[in-house]
Amino acid sequence: MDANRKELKQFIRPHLTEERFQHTVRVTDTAHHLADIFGGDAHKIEVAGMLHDYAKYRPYEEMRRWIEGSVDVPKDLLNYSPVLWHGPVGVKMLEKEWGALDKDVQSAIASHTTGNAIMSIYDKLIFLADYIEPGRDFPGVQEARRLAEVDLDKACLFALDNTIRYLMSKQQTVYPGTFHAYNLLQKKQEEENG
Ligand code: DGI
Ligand code: FE
Ligand code: FE
Repeated sequence: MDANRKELKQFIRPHLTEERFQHTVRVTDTAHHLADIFGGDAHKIEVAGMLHDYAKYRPYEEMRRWIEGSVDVPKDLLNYSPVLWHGPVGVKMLEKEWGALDKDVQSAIASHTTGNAIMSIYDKLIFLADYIEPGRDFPGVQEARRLAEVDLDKACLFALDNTIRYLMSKQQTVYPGTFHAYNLLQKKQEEENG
């Protein structure tokens, strides 16, 4: 795993700012910490964490072309903020520029900004690690970090709820995938609470 991190660092470095590079390392370390509590294959987490923001700084026009030209990227992304594009588009770019990636890794990268209607353990770990990594500072992050130590689903639900509220308070659109993820985990809580 360590040898791999060096390789992954060398690969992503030219594509990211120093700040984003450091964020990426913190996300990966945070995801490993969460996996120590909740489970998950360390190598998949390493690759997904280190590559999750790979496409963050690509020109939006280039991202748009990837969305238009890839059958397996949801076209409805084009109707929402371009800040949501770097996950799904990153998967396509990585396929070409890095090589074949594990399906769990692809899914975790693709859904790290919004979540999705299914949310595998890897989707949850990367989504939550991105939200709570130690460099983040926003209202609610401390509560998200507290929940992350005890209940992965509750912590993800809290993050989704907080993000939706934040976007609405700014009168911004909310991507349907974000609501799908929220509904999935909210329903699970309702079932657990009887
Ligand atoms: O790439 P990062 O900065 O590490 O983090 P990220 O990929 O989670 O992107 C965060 C941004 O995405 C933040 O500005 C909130 C925004 N965001 C998350 N979900 C949605 C959203 N923006 C819109 N418009 N709709 C969403 O559903
Ligand atoms: Fe991101
Ligand atoms: Fe990130």
